Amino acid sequence: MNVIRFKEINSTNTFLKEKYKSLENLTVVVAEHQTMGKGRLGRTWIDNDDLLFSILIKEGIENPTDYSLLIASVLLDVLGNYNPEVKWPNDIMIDEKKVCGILLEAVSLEKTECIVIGVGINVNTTSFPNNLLIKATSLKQIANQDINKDMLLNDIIKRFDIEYGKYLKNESNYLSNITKHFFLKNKEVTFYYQGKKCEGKVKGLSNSGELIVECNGNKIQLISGEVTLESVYNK
Ligand code: BT5
Repeated sequence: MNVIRFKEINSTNTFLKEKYKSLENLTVVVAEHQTMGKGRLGRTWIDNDDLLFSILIKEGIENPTDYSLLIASVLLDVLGNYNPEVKWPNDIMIDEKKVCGILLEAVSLEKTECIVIGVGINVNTTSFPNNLLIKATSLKQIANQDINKDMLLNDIIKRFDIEYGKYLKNESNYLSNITKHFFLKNKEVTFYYQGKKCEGKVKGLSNSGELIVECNGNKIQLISGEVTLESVYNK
């Protein structure tokens, strides 16, 4: 996979969305710092001494939302020693705190032109702003030692390359991998669905990666792009 490196950039996702036409499938952009790091829904991604990268996908883009789960499965494998869990659809948690966020974006004209998978992993950061103190952690905070970011990126993109190849052939087992490390399983959640606030208990993942939630005795399946989780708690 071709890797483009920046010391500083506005956002690795934005770069790929602007330049995708001239870049090949599976181009990776990595930056040491982002001046406008993005989360979902206009939110901000804060970085310090972290791994920030995006992967361009131009082939196999019929089901864009698959990619947030495919990359999450790759991250589960690569970060396996830290006991990570996936908080569907786009966070990786360790010890109940967010260590990584995934931002999936698509460029669509008449049809989908490309998908950009953005990943921010808190690697060597040891202090977070007050609003993140209780909800964020870093690999260094868990391991008590500095982590080599280049080696980590290498491991992730090698693994992604393999899993992407399997995904294109319908041979990837990313959903069962996520099911085994599923942060939301049996948790009570409140969420917005079709403009309404709802509550329910998470039962698991469907065969196509939708979240199965039991609400008032009925099981409903939630598609990641159509639902916002508001709160998650154990009961
Ligand atoms: C995400 O959004 O978690 C997706 C983050 C994706 C960041 C990568 S970095 C490379 C690529 N280029 C970009 O511009 N973005 C991608 P969301 O689920 O909306 O979560 C955002 C929320 O997480 C914020 O509102 C904060 O509450 C929290 N947050 C911000 N920075 C954080 C951090 N470093 N660690 C943990 N939580 C953070």
